[in-house]
Amino acid sequence: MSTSTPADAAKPPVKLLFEPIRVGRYDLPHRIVMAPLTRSRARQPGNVPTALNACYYAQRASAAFIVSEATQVSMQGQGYAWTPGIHSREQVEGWRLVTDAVHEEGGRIFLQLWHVGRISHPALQPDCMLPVAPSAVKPAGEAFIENERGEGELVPFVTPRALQIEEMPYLVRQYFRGARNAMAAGFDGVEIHAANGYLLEQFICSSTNKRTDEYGGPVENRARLLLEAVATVTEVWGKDRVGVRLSPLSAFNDISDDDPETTFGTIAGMLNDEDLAYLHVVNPATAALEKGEEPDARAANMLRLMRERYRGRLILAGGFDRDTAEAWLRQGKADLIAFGRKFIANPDLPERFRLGAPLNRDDPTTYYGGGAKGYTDYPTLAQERGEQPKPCVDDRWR
Ligand code: 8OZ
Repeated sequence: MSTSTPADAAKPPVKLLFEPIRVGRYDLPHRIVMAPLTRSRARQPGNVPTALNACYYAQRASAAFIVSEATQVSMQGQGYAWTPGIHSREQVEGWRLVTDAVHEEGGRIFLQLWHVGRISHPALQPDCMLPVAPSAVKPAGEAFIENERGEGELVPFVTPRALQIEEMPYLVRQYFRGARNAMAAGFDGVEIHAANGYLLEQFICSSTNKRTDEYGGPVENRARLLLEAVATVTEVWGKDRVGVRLSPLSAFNDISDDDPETTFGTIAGMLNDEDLAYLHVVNPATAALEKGEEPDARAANMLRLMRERYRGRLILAGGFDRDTAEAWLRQGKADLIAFGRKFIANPDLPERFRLGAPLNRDDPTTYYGGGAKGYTDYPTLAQERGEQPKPCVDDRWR
């Protein structure tokens, strides 16, 4: 097989991206992680993963490891039409197709455990109930639901119901059940989604947490649910197969914190003491990187703070290309880099990076919902050279 392409001349080889690294209990061959990506293609009814989903993930098995799309731990935890769950027997069986397919290709996959809190709508909730949240604070914006004609539709968010303190142990139980189901489904580990304005971040941030009990007020209280989730999930998985995702300074899903340096600095330190497999941070300088600019002072400071307070494996995600990823690893800003949209369009992304080969461009109109188009039909380099793709919906994966 040829290992040189015309692009080699233009692009210097990258080195650090391809340095092996140990993360928790796994020895990984390189540092290119597939980021969690909502694709909204679970089978209905029941939000069940399918053979098509298995094919999509298996195509991307050359990632150092894959973090699955965000996956609701309960019916209450769902916030978008057609996202998969990990709370029913059928879903566990569906995910088993995915993990078997990834393992058959030599890959590793963690499940991302998700509860959306207020980023939902009665149309997505069991018995048309209100979504739950730390406090009854309505998010600005719209929820993505399925309408009566079976199509996706945006509808305004509602004011959520504030959780009663008596309910908190049962919320933790949802994470426990999700973690146990993920193990039954054959995953290699789990990531707790505490980012992007969903339930755990709603507890963490001051704009969404107005509580006066032991889950509100000082950061130690606002981080309580996250730490309880970590405790229950590590009971199932041990510490060395569990990661956490945070998104300091992100306003996604209408969230903010009065003092993010104290809040996220403290939480990074608390997670450091948990001795987990990794911390996964959504890059606060994503927009700057995408524009080819340097991070602003606040983002740069937050990145420094995360690195300083969290001494274990740090993954950064957002806005990277091959060369900025290599540069940030060289500067010691992270240990691994996660890629999202580039992995959507390039199932063989690590190989393309290794060769300095051109990348396919992703098509945003096929991100959410639909079938194989824009999902399992992006070509590998081998296919571009004329090789036949592997049959995608294989009988073994049905
Ligand atoms: C985009 C669309 C729907 C969900 C996240 C799970 O932001 C998501 C998500 C992203 O973490």
